[in-house]
Amino acid sequence: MTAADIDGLENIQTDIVTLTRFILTEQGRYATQATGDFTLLLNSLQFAFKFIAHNIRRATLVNLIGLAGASNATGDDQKKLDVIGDEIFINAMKASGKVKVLVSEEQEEIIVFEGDGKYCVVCDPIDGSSNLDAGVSVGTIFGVYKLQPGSTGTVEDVLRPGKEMVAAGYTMYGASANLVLTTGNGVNGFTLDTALGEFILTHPNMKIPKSRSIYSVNEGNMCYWDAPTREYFESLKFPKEGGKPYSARYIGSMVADMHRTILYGGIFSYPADSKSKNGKLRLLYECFPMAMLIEQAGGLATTGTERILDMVPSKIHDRSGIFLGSELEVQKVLDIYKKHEGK
Ligand code: AHM
Ligand code: MG
Repeated sequence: MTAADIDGLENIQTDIVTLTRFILTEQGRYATQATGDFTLLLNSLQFAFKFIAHNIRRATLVNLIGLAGASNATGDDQKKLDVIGDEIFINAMKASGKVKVLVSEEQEEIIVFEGDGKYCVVCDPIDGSSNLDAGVSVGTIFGVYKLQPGSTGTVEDVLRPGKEMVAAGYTMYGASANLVLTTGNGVNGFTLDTALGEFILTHPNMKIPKSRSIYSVNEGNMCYWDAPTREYFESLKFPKEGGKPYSARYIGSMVADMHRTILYGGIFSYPADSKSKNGKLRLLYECFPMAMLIEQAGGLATTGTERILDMVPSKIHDRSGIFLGSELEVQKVLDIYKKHEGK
């Protein structure tokens, strides 16, 4: 007899796929290269996510909400949770013994750990933290490179094109914690079961819909946009005869906007400033991981003229403009940029 045969127990799952089980199975597929190092790294990553999720859940109770009284490496005001999230992340990566180089949005320089770690991790420990006081979902964004052969851990190990990342993902801290992960073989979503303390595979093989009439952008910045960007967003609001305008959805927390985009489809953008050519979002630890996920889910990510994953950062905190989302929506952006070329 099994649980399924017992009245009232039919819906109890007894064979669930945890993140660790999932990674072990994945690793089995590449048995010849597998050393177990990546599984251990992922274990440390998920510990950091659980710890950060725990702190966010109890934030209001223990006075963690509010400003810490300092600015971070990129000049933003730091929240207390930014500081805690950063420390949790650094300590977890150090303790894993598998990481040689760490880049955090909150740290001006790279951190090089002792030991013979073979991975480089780039991260924004708590993205969207300006939303924290309002109880809006925030998240951790991360990307993983392999250390270059023979390297002792330098900045060159992370100043590489996004397409060389071996894994990327984010964890969104909201009603529950949702981890969305790619190791270059599709995208899978896991939900933290707080009672079990495990991330459970709840969204296997995520695919972004090919198109959807939703756009997500801070339109308050329109005066800074270039002509193709303005033309594109205008075209969504003023459709041709017989067409329907798009819906606007903007949370202002990249992880949450990305999560909706991957699930429902549509386009998310933080366009570049037409004068400086810089965006707000950081190339290495915000744009690259999201671009890798979106491509692995069947979508596109571009600046309008260049594939995000082909770009090479010249400094660890470089910023870029970005459009990402459903293939057919992002294609419209590419077409408009093409049309403007040489004008
Ligand atoms: P942060 O890393 O300082 O939190 O800033 C990044 C956030 C993203 O989550 C979000 O997409 C964007 O900033 C929102 O910016 P804005 O308030 O200018 O619309
Ligand atoms: Mg950020």
